[in-house]
Amino acid sequence: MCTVRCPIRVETEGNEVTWIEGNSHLLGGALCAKGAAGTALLKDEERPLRPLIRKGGRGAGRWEEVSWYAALDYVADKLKKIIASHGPESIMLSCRGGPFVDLVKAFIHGLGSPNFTNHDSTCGRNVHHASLSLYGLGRKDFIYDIKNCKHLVLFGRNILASLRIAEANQVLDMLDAGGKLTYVDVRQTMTGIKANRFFQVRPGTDYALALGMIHEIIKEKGYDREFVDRHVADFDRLEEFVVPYSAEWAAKECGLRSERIKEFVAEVCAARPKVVFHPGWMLSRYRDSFYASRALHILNVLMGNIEVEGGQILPKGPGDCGIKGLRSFDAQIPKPTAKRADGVGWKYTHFDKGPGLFHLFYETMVTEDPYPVKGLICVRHDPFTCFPDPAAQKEALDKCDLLVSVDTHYSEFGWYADVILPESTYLERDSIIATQKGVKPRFIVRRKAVETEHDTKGLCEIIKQLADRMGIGHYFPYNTMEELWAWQLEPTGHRIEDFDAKGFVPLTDTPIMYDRDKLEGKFKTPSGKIEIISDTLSKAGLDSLKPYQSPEEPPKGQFRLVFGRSPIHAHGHTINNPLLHELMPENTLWINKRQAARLGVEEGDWMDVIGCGCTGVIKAHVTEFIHPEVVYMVHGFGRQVPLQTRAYHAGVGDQKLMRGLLQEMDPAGGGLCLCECFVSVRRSSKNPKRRVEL
Ligand SMILES: Nc1nc2c(c(=O)[nH]1)N[C@H]1C(S)=C(S)[C@@H](COP(=O)(O)OP(=O)(O)OC[C@H]3O[C@@H](n4cnc5c(=O)[nH]c(N)nc54)[C@H](O)[C@@H]3O)O[C@H]1N2
Ligand SMILES: Nc1nc2c(c(=O)[nH]1)N[C@H]1C(S)=C(S)[C@@H](COP(=O)(O)OP(=O)(O)OC[C@H]3O[C@@H](n4cnc5c(=O)[nH]c(N)nc54)[C@H](O)[C@@H]3O)O[C@H]1N2
Ligand code: SF4
Ligand SMILES: [Mo]
Repeated sequence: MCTVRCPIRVETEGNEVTWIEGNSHLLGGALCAKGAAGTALLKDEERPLRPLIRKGGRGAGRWEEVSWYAALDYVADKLKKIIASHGPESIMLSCRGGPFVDLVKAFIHGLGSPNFTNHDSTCGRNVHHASLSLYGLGRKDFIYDIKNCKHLVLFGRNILASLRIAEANQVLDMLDAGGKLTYVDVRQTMTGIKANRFFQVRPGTDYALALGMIHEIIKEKGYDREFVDRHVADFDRLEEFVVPYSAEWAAKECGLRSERIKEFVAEVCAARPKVVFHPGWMLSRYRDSFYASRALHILNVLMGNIEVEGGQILPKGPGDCGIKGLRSFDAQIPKPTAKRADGVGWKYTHFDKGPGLFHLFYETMVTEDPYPVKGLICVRHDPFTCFPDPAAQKEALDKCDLLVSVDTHYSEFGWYADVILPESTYLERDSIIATQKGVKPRFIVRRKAVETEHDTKGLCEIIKQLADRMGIGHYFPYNTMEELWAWQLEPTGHRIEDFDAKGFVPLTDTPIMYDRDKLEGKFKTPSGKIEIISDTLSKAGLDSLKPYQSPEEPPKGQFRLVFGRSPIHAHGHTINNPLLHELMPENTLWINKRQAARLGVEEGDWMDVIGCGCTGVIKAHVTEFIHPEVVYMVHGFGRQVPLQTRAYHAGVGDQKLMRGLLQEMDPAGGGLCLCECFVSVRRSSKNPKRRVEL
């Protein structure tokens, strides 16, 4: 039910799903509320159940139900026209990512366009680029061995609410085994209440706290000297840089007590190397989050925690197990030669080309520089929920001749698109096989539990049929899923039947660890070392060690708007799920008790939130456990698709209040600064008059 894709086991009776649980071999049966609500997804008919072509104006909601032939012909015709006028590079495709993207990448590259992209400038890009700049390895090139660590440190990583089942269970196991948890946030959370230590910081000051910690660790000589001497380049530059950033300084900046920072530092230094500083999944999206994340990576380096139990471990793949990897669809396709439309790789040389940066395509749509972008296909991606300021996005998209949504639901973007190609849900479709790297790597696949009862299709079939129409069917040499799997598995020596026993194919029985004394060559930086000073950043005119700048205080009478997740929903796409809607029908606005009193607001009162001319009406949640400079809401609500009757206008969408933030990018990390948003709030006139008891 979300992009974590926890492995599941499904029971059926006839063509009905009767039970869903976590795969017992990997999760011991555990699932979250959303995972269990998969049964309601199947029954939910407020989804697109057959292909739709837009009839009225974009977003007007007038659709014609058509056959798959008609829908795919329509898309292929439009694509051909765009390619004939502007070249294949004027088509872009965005897909939410994850292990199963090989096929969609192959489709866009097969057309001859380099413009594959995804959501990540709102999620992990800062963390990823920070990691690359230090180690030459990306965000996904490390696994955190949380279960075995002695001290886990989380900055705004609300690990027990923003869930991945396996990871959350590891945290609980670690706590049971006596491990410690330190949590940093601007408000109290489900993770914070389980923590041994909670630092409530002033919003946007994580970088200051991390610098204070680095200063203190170096001053007290608490770091792993041997590891640093052997693997780190330019450590002296770091030593010099952190001199002004004492624990006392950091405490003042963050609103903490310096003794508590010092106690913390002594504890982690005693527990190293079994200490993990989670570099943030998305971290918080502030203007300096790239540098905050870099500082957290540096703290890991000081702990010397690489390739040790209870630390950060390099994931292993099929090669480490002595077998060949899966055959890839994308790898057989010649690399498109055109430069990327988002400028990544030529205008922005310090960013990883991989998926580039979606939001930069909007600028290109408007300027047509370096060339026009005229077609957008979104697979499992909803830009109007994902990116700020949907109104600004629509202006750019109106320059496009074709907008396609391949989705299981009506996304907000899909509702605005020209064509909706409804994908069968994960319970009704087969997926391609993927590799899951780790200490115990495996091949994974997802197989259908039931047949769809609607006119929807699995992605493999959609892509194949579109590819045939576009004359690139030869890149997809299959007609059935069995043929597809056999083609992928051919070099590996495995067969699809090998997945039957456990639902996956383990590539090793025992965990694989590299020899920690032979890490040379593992860091993919130019020097082969962990680089405090990155040449790539310097060449782009950016600092590697950036002097700290204090975040802006909210203008008088305003609050900084921050956001996060609830364990009950996944972004915007579960809000209309009948079961999950019942558990959490709307979001609320968290506001500090003193501020609420000042505004005459009590728990449950309606409030107006006003951001850049956009007003939302939302119920107040009044609490002491949030910093007075911020208000907070769960992301994903305030949906505007009328056919989703449960979710329609329930709660408020934070992204809609973020006017003007669509191009507000961290220049070093590429992440959008979603937390640099200020809103006004007031008691709403929607409130019934309060009765005064005499
Ligand atoms: N303001 C604000 N913006 C944010 C965030 C925030 O907290 N606040 N969070 C950010 C983060 S961390 C992320 S990762 C992004 C996520 O943004 P997206 O990547 O857009 O989000 P998702 O909700 O995961 O999925 C998008 C679409 O996938 C569809 N979908 C679900 N399952 C399937 C499937 O099996 N097949 C197909 N084809 N489609 C499917 C859903 O219906 C939904 O329309 O948003 C980011 N944007
Ligand atoms: N149930 C559920 N689980 C999910 C998802 C989901 O939609 N639902 N989405 C998945 C995805 S795509 C992602 S990226 C992850 C995200 O998982 P996390 O990285 O844990 O992110 P959020 O839940 O968005 O929580 C962000 C936290 O940052 C805090 N915060 C705001 N400002 C600051 C600050 O200045 N400093 C600090 N230290 N904290 C601050 C907020 O109060 C909030 O608690 O969750 C994943 N797991
Ligand atoms: S975190 Fe929950 S919803 Fe997401 S895949 Fe795992 S069980 Fe499913
Ligand atoms: Mo994310």
